[in-house]
Amino acid sequence: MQDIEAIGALIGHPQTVLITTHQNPDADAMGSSLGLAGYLRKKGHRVTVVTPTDYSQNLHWMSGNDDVIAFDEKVRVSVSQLIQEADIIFCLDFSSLDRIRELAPMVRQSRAKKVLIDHHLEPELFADLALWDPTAAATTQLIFRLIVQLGDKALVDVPIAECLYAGLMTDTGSFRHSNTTGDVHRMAAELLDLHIDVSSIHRRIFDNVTLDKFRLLGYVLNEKLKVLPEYKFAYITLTDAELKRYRSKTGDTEGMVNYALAVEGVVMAAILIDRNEEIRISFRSVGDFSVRNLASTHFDGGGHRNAAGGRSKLSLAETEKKLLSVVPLYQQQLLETV
Ligand SMILES: [Mn+2]
Repeated sequence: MQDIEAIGALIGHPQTVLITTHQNPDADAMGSSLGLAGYLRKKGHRVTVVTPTDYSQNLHWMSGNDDVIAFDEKVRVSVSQLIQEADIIFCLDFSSLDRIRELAPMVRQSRAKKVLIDHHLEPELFADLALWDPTAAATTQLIFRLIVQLGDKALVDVPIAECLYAGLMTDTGSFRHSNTTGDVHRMAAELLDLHIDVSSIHRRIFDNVTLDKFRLLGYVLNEKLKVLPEYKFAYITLTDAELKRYRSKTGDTEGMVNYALAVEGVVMAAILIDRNEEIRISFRSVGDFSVRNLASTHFDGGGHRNAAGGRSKLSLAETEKKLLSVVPLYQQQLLETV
């Protein structure tokens, strides 16, 4: 689905636009939201970015961040009004409405034209128009494609380019995951030609870690990381009490699963986190082993082949037990993965 021309027609004259993205937004979610917002503002639109939850401090440097509204109960009335008044709602970096939590019913009921821009598999068909491409490495890649194909590349300035680069850099694992294509590097090159400071962007995102987050990571690596060599599998569980003990904030557990995957010989990793109303699970894998398949079959989830998410209404201990009963079903595949 690449409704670029129709999206171009829709934004052909100034409108009231609302942009939203998934809960606990990451750098691609915020980079695509604020990059698109910057572009649309230059085109004369009235733009508001609303996130379903707050997000990590290391993303607050992005241009336009100060005007972002992070949903909580205190702003329910004003957010609901903004959604009702919008002519267009852009839904970025997610493809099923349950990922925007409390915003979902409001967006569903809104009279606005809904435009989905995303690279996750299996989109829910709630939008009127879509720029959906699961082969894209990042949603910011699709935002850049949209802007370029609409002939507006000249509107991409340094603040917009920084937002787009941030999403591209993080969703490719700093240009090392298997989604790093020639197109990804060509886009990075075009952004670099605008004289963005890539070293500074990298530092702002990755070398900006709170001491609490590092202490939590130290505890997890010491006490919570379990490795099952017979399945080439490693995993971490985190209780609510542990998160509180380390004053964990939104985004503090982001990327933690990658440490489990980095253990010698491991080809699949998971982190199970008690988020009160449910257990959220992040899966990572290497090579041909599909964690998306495992997550969608057993944990009501989805995502990409090598990065997927799932959930469970069981307790943390019961979820762990279930996972440990599921993993052996994949033993042969896991052992064949290198
Ligand atoms: Mn993304």
